Amino acid sequence: MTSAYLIRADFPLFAARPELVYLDSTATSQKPRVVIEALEHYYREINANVHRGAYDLSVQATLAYEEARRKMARFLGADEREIIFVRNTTEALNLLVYAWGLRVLKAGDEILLTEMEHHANLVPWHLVAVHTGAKIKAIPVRGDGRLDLDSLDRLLTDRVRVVSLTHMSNVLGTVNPVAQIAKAAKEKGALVIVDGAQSAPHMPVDVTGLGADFFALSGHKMCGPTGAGVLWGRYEMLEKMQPFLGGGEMINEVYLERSSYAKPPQRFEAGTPAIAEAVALGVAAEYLMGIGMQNIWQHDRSLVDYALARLDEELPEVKTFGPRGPDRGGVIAFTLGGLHAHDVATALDQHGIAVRAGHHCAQPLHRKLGLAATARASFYLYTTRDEVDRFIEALKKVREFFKDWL
Ligand code: 7TS
Repeated sequence: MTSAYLIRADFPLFAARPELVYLDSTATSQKPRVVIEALEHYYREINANVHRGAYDLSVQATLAYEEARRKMARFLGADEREIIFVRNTTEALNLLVYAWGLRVLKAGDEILLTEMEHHANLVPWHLVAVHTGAKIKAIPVRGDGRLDLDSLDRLLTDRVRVVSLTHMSNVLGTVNPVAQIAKAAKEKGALVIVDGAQSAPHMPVDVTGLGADFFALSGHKMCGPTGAGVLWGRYEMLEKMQPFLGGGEMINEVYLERSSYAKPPQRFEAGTPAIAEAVALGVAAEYLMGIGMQNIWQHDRSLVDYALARLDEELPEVKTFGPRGPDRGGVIAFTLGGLHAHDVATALDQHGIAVRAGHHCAQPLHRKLGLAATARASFYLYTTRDEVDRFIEALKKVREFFKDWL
């Protein structure tokens, strides 16, 4: 890959804050200049509403928006008719819950999740469970941070109608064997939904190869702006689904007391979309593809292996979580002795190191780990080895500062 030291030059925030070591890309990524400029260019030269204008400017806006859809299709190895623009992963998963789960599931049906899910892939299913009487089950997480696949035979009963799981954990960094789980789920006739919020930004994703029915991502975690994400769905599934939101843009014909709906993807894009953000997300996807998703994955992998080896060797008081091996992305949740994660993160911030602390919207997983909170460092294409070194040296200073409380 082009060196992370060179890639950093594409990101204006790093020039504005030369002292900052940003290790929270799992929460949101920084934005390259091309994305920032795409937003400005859109508003300066193209801005109009889409899909409705007879005039040239609106046609240009529509072309830019639909071009972004094609870019996202290329990014995911999908057909452009299968790309629905949403705000983020949370909205994508809620769309599925409202458009499919609440309508189709019944008492006695089962929803299979995992213990490592983000709240975005838990709470929407709780709504379904409360309203329909469907039951939620979860694939357990083993001590090494991987899913307990031995339990799959027992858990994947004929009653399981949907398996919804994260592709990569935002706490453990675990990359789940989605294709294998999807195959087993499909044999039972269950729908498969993949939360790709953490995988899509960091590794090559080919949605058709995954064998899933739906895949959700957030643009802001993959160098795009906030407010634009994607739900990919197999076309024959989308075609069968009722809309989530009703309104303009998603209809075929409207009478006073009834309406018929447009075909997907428009059926699921009611109202004026986040046009500039979608256009800029397309630019972000192109930027990442230009660097190469496999290169980004290898870069993350080498940093996480390096950081874990140094932590093991030099900071025995630091406990890390998640698997060791090729199925581990660039996320390190950790504790330092018995210190509270917020104290660790605040102390690291004094040294210019930005890490997140808390349950990272994965309370059930933290409960399983026996912790209320962890601190978390995460890496991306612009993270350098020097920054990992600075993180580790700062952690040593924090250890020294708190030595009487460890
Ligand atoms: N799923 C996973 C696996 C995530 O990591 C996140 C966000 C979401 C869903 C929700 O994404 P959103 O864009 O809809 O908010 N994860 C984090 C995080 O780890 N720290 O801040 C946000």
